[in-house]
Amino acid sequence: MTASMATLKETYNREGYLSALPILSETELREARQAFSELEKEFGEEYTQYSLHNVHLQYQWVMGLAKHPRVLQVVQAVLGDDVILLDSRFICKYPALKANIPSKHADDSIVTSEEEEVKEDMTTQENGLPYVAWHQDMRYWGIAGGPVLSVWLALDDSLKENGALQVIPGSHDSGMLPHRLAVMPGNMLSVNQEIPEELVEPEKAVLCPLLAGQMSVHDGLLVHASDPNTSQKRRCGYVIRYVPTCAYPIQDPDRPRKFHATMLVSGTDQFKNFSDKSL
Ligand SMILES: O=C(O)CCC(=O)C(=O)O
Repeated sequence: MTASMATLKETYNREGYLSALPILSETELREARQAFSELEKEFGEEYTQYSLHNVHLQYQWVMGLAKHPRVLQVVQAVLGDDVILLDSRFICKYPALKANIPSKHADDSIVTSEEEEVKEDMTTQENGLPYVAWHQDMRYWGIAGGPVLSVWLALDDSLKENGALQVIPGSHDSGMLPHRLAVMPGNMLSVNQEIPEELVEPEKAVLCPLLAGQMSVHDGLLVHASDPNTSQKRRCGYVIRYVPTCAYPIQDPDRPRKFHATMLVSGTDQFKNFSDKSL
């Protein structure tokens, strides 16, 4: 590991996150944005805001992002050489006035039942602008035996006004906090979870602004959230979750995840804990 990667790892272990890491070249960014706008044209914004789930299996350019050498360099520094891609999703917050544009759904064949539920939630919530409530990713992953690391790769500038990610530094050391159903309408999380207000220390929150082409990474136990997009600028990010190969899925009704889109993206897998795609 290079000295700079060792420093990143040290910071990540202490703070639970890293931010503003440059990843995509100008050309890579332009191509990714162009390809994403093709998906917007095809599926409509209501769909692309949250329902492009695990499309690394469908589109080579998305797979290219999930396996981007600069992304993997950081992931390997934190998780070690043997890494599985667990799941991926585009999370897009559109400008406030455009939040409820109907979608065309040109190809419903990739809509899973889980996605249908999300789509329904997103359209029936009293026009609450989409936001992400305070939560820890691990609460609903159903993973044990190793950490989950999330990458947030920006296709647009992600700033305060369009709802950039906020984190509570060091909160990954507090263990798993209780979650409940979110009180405010508009929570984009598919299971609508949130950590009760009194257990979050919002005065300690740090914004993670990103320029398009940069990424942040955070630990699965880090408390994080994001506000609505109140600007006229789209905020599109590609969120990718990775685990070390020693991690394994657990059966827990509170953590109803399925891992049908996993793949080894680095090193070797001596454990084969994710080989059964029906789990
Ligand atoms: O995109 C967002 O605003 C939230 C993303 C998030 O919660 C995550 O990456 O775990």
